[in-house]
Amino acid sequence: MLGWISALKNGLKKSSDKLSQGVVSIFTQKKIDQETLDELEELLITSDMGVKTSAKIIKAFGAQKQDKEISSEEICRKLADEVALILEPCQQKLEIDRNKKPFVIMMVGVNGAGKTTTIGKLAQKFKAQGLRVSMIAADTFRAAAVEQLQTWGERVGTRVFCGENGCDSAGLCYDGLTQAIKAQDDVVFIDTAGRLQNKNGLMDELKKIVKVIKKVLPEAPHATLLTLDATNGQNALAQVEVFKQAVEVSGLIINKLDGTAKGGILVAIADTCPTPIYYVGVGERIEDLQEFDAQSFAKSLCGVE
Ligand SMILES: Nc1nc2c(ncn2[C@@H]2O[C@H](COP(=O)(O)OP(=O)(O)OP(=O)(O)O)[C@@H](O)[C@H]2O)c(=O)[nH]1
Ligand SMILES: [Mg+2]
Repeated sequence: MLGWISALKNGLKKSSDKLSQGVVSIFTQKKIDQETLDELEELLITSDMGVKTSAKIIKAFGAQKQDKEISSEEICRKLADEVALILEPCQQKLEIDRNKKPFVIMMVGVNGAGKTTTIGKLAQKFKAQGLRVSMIAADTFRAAAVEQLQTWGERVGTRVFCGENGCDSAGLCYDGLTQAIKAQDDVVFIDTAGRLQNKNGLMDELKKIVKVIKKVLPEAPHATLLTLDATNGQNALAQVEVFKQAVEVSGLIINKLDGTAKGGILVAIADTCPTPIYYVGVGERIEDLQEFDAQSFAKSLCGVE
């Protein structure tokens, strides 16, 4: 099996065990009838696919109601097909436009969602493609946050622009971008501080950062990536909605899928709040940040080959 597929399968094991073992226990009669459909719907809801999306999937299943016996593996396969259909429109690539120099990527998300780690992982990938990469440590609240980004910078071999502890983050972005232009960087990552979506002051600060960035480069940020922690389950949906109101979210990165059985949240997001999903994080290693592939994800989530 290809390395990344097995990493994806391992990463989604908690979610797929919950789903496939649930299916085995529901389909003891091995028939799709109303009772089994109701139980399956409940399983999907508890797998964080959301009430509305689960109902939609069950409706598609119900249309195929039949009396002949069916294996639980076949049920999982059908489930994976339905899930893939919902996920497919969100499968999009994060393209770096080489004509935009530097291509500015702003990373946003709640505390601990994996912004800084993801910047490190992506920087490594882009460096390997021969791009000149730098980072701006715009999380000026915490000294540890700057150090964390610097550690990644050293590991990957990229310049990290940082200021005094507690300095104005928008002003820091202005200076950092000016320097990146001079240095002719291809890609600049802006690591913002984690903020809860219900803290209006912090959300306003994000808007201010964008406004100031535009003074240096009117088209920037060229990509705004919202990082989500899959263990947040349904709350991640609310985060997508609120961050979209504050900034122009271009796409999502959904991390920590390895630490939760709530992998179904991607299905809920794709169905109710369609947004490109660029990468999924299934562990802490660099190779655990994978480009999102709807088919492989759906199969891994439902535990089928
Ligand atoms: N298991 C696992 N851990 C992850 C993944 N992505 C990130 N992490 C871990 O999650 C923790 C938080 O990641 P950070 O990158 O510091 O998160 P952040 O969004 O920058 O956090 P703040 O700056 O505090 O807002 C770190 O210990 C990461 O190693 C993942 O896909 N799987
Ligand atoms: Mg951080």
